[in-house]
Amino acid sequence: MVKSFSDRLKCVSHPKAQELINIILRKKSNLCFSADVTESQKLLELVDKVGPHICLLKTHIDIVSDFTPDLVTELRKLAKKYDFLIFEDRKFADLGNTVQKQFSEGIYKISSWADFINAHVVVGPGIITGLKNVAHNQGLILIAQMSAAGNLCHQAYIKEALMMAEDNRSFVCGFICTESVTSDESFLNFVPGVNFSSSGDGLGQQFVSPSQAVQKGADVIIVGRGIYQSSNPAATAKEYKELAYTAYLNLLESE
Ligand code: 5BU
Repeated sequence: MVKSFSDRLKCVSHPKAQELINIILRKKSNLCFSADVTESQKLLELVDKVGPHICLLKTHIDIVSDFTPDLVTELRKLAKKYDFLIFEDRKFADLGNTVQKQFSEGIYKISSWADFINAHVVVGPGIITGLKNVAHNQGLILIAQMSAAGNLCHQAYIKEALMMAEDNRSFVCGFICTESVTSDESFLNFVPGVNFSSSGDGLGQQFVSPSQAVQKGADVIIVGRGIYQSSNPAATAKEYKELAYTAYLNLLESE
């Protein structure tokens, strides 16, 4: 049985996940915008347009060619102005000792500005402990499945990801997945590979529509090119937002 976001608030314990659900309810948006552009100015302009329609902004901060710390200061200002959180899609995948440096040091200092981060589970639970040691209230999203064709996230792998999440509930708040991977509603499902006008990109990405993603269990849909390659990103983001939220409301009604 699908629980409403309001009901989910009662079982979701991670403060960042609760904050995200409150934003989803306030803005009637479960849309995450993946702003995969490589210039700071372009990134800020896009986020300024799309901001009113999203609950979450996903960044790949290491693809920005002209990165300076001012960029994250400006992104945080936009997050406050438009009421969204920020998820740095760094996909940590190394030893605990290494990822804690990648998370808090280097030029990006991700732990000082991101609300959510994610990690591959191939390393085993040490990666979670390492990240947790240097976290500043971030929520960790574990990559249980990927949207790419031919990925190696088989059933046994997904099961291990679930167990690691269950063992680390104070830090892990959900999964990157392509469908619901658990009936435990205290975890949020973040689903990438969503696009209503394309089925793939010739490089492995496999797209589903916003309503398909929600029907398969997405709490939050992640959309990149569908929005930033459109001729009117604000209008297109609004469309994705409405399609995904309507699909969520329909799902509740059909219960
Ligand atoms: P797209 O332009 O909508 O394909 O962008 C999808 C984004 O989500 C992009 O930043 C990917 O790196 C990210 N992603 C994904 O597409 N599939 C996955 O399994 C994971 C991340 Br994990």
